[in-house]
Amino acid sequence: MNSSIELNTDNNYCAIALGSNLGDSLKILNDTVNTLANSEGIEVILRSTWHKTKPMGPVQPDYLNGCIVIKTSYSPHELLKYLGSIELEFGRERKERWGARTLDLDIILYNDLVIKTDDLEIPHPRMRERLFVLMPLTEIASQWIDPISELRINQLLDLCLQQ
Ligand code: A4P
Ligand code: MG
Repeated sequence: MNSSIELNTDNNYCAIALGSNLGDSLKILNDTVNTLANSEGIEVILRSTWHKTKPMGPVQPDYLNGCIVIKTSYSPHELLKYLGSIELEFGRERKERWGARTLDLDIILYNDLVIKTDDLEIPHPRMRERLFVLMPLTEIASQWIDPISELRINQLLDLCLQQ
């Protein structure tokens, strides 16, 4: 996709994964979706149910995970910055990688873009091995094609379930 098109249209579709395992996770996640829905330049068009999941990484409480699809006029980097500010608003502290957190917002897919920079990689590099992303994402975007593997999200879920 041409990057000038990407920056000049309101019709960019982006899948975002949400996760929380500290504090009142249900309230944090619902409030986050409302905050995004009320943000200029963002329209929340689909949301999954919340899934209780076992932590991957260090020993820590169970997570609540889910996904949304938004339509946005933000570029990928603008969106990353904005999502970071929302994480901070909800009390996110970065201590250890993969550690417990009040809120984690990851960009999973953005149109059919492939981006690899120091601070942003899209599609999210670990999405294909993560049931806590693929299960909720399949509820709302099962036919979205991962531009790296060229498989649909529901096919990635089937593969992940076979592991
Ligand atoms: N970054 C690069 N690409 C992206 C992207 N597509 N979306 C950079 C968002 N951020 C991206 O992330 C570190 C840096 O990744 C950011 O500064 C951004 O520039 P972070 O949120 O600060 O740290 P992190 O989340 O601890 O690291 P990381 O590697 O993103 O971890 P993951 O992969 O997000 O895993 N278990 C369950 N059950 N559920 C979970 O949600 N989450 C994690 C975190 C571990 N275990 C989990 C869960
Ligand atoms: Mg993250």
